Amino acid sequence: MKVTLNQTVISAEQGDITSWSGDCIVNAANTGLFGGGGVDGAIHRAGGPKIAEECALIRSRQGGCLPGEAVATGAGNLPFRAVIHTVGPIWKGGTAGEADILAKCYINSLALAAAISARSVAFPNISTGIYGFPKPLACSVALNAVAEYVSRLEQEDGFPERIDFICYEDDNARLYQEALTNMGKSV
Ligand code: AR6
Repeated sequence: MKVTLNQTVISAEQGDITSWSGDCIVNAANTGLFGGGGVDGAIHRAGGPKIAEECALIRSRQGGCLPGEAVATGAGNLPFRAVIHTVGPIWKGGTAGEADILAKCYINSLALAAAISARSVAFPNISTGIYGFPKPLACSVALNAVAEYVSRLEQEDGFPERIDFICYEDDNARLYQEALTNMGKSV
């Protein structure tokens, strides 16, 4: 399912983000940039030790990455120009600003991708695994944040041509397909 907003094609598909083709992928990291399980583990395993070495440099320079913020490293053995590491919120019931922090993850990752002139970006479903964010709410926060970011871009900002949501789990893939179908009807 694809929707074109402004000049960017937004799509969702099921898959493993390490097998995606494009300029840069986003990782759902932790504040220490230590690697871990889930998509973070998959990216570090596939990318090799170079990514962890670059994360250690960022850690020594700025102590890591706060929730909602994003930092970039190279992609090690993976065929991408960069990996953007963002830290999603840990779900605490919804009253701790989790939705705003999650929206910032998407916006700051896109801003960083634009800063390195990436034409295509792939996102996993940040915070919906180990961090426990409810999937339907995470889907609407993610799509609204991305749609708002893209629709505010001016020609001279340069456009990401393609933003792909790579959903590892069936239920997330279904949520995104449905939400993009509805978004397509309203543009
Ligand atoms: N490709 C795409 N998505 C994936 C992949 C993959 N290869 N593997 C898992 N997912 P999670 P979080 C999905 O737990 O909730 C780590 O330990 C997964 O199904 O990876 O933000 C970090 O170091 C889910 O939908 O990230 C942090 O400590 C989504 O990716 C913590 O987990 C996010 O799940 C971050 O937790």
